[in-house]
Amino acid sequence: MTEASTAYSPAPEGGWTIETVAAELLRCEDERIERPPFTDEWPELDLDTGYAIQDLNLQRRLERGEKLIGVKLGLTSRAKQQRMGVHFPFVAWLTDGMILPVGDPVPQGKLIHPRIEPEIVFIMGEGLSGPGVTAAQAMAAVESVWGGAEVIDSRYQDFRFKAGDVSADNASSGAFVTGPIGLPPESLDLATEAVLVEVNGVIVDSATGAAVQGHPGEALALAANDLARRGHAIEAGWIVLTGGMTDAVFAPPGSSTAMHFTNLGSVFLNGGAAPDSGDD
Ligand code: 0L1
Ligand code: MG
Repeated sequence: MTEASTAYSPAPEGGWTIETVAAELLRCEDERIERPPFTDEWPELDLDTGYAIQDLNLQRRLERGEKLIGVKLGLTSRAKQQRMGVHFPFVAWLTDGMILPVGDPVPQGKLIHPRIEPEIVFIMGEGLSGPGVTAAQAMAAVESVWGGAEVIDSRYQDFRFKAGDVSADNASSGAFVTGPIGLPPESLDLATEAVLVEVNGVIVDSATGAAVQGHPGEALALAANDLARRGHAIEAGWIVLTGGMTDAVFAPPGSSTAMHFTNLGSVFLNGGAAPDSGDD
């Protein structure tokens, strides 16, 4: 397998800025380069500075032809917060370039060190503008609920980062796939909707929707309110990934992962082939 490159850029003379971090992160993503977190050299890189970098790179993604299709939440569950050492949730962008068609393998040739996590996914029937959005208001704006899997990929070596690094890196965005069943939100109890995480035929983890901020509707409200602070609103038709319900599992070439939801069906992900094998 071709290892991801470590040919990362050193800090520019005068130190990192919003613009230079943004450019370096997109280059690392495009060229499969992993690097140390910027906070090693720029400790003042905080969540809001990370958001400014994230927004700049959203503009660059749109300029190169990607379409904004929604948002994803990061670190909404205790399992994720404990693993990553960042103890609050945050929001990042989804573009159509991140959609993984159902049945496609993990795109190893585009990713550095993919991991997979189960998610409750919303498709919005109406827009949502914060501040002050409650979970009940948020759920009333949802058209349908889906099970899903996010293939996360950090541009940082060993997924080592602080809040500013990971918000700048669009919350480790990589790809995502949704399951086979979309249900109206009123038809199921999302707090008790369970998922079993299966890797190579073995169940390795499980959770219910309550793992996500007590209820995924709370995560959706949090997204609307956090985006309002940044001058944005959730739009009708958007997809919202509410955050990993469990810790993410490794997704090496040749692996086989499935997320089995109680009512939302199963999502299967084939780990695909190594980038240099010619049949990726
Ligand atoms: O790399 C990470 O785990 C940060 C992104 C978190 C994504 C999530 O919690 O769904
Ligand atoms: Mg996620």
